[in-house]
Amino acid sequence: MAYFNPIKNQPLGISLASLALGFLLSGTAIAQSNYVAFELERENNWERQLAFEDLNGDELKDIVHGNYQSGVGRELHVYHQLPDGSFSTTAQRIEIKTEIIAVGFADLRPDPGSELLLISNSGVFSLSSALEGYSGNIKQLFDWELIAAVPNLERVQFITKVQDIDGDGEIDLLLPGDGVYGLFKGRGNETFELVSTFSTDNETLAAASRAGGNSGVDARIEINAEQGVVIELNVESDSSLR
Ligand SMILES: [Ca+2]
Ligand SMILES: [Ca+2]
Ligand SMILES: [Ca+2]
Repeated sequence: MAYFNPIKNQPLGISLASLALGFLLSGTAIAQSNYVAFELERENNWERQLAFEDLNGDELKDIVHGNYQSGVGRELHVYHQLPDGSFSTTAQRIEIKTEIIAVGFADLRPDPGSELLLISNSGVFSLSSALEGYSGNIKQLFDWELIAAVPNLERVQFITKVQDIDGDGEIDLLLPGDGVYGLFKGRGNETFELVSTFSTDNETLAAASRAGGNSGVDARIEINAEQGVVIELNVESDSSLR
């Protein structure tokens, strides 16, 4: 089964069934429509481990999915989008080391495209997909004792809502820790500053969640086996977080 992309260069076409990987890209489709169909088939269901990010900086979103193979471990497989709206037939493979609990995407380095945001139980790291391997590539951004200590060794958990909370052009991170949430404000050049913490007890969280309240922050965070680290944030425009 293929899904057709009505807007060229905006990837939507994925389906799954076998190990075969191929295109459903016909000259007829190109001549008559402005969409391109791309079919990526896998033996197992995709579950939710799928993301669309521009990792090579050509402003075309690429397909990223988590993969597990016995003896190899967890990897990200990246299919780069091509100028005609189709995707590379061979995946770029990026190892996800066992310490990593969750993976996000953010434009952290001046190199083109988004970098990987790797979250372990003790810190947050950046990694460029343009460089091979971790050596000379991975950079620790800051220490943080994450509430989730045991990564799922067969699944890559994606963080899908990495946001620039205060709109200053730098992404910010709200992470659950041991008894608190930490709000890290992006300062540029891969630097982050812990600007506030929120207690995870119900009383304080309720106060932090009041729209228009003192904090101006409405936060929902959870980590579970199904969705990984889930962070939803809304900040009032006049928030003191600016
Ligand atoms: Ca791209
Ligand atoms: Ca970048
Ligand atoms: Ca920001």
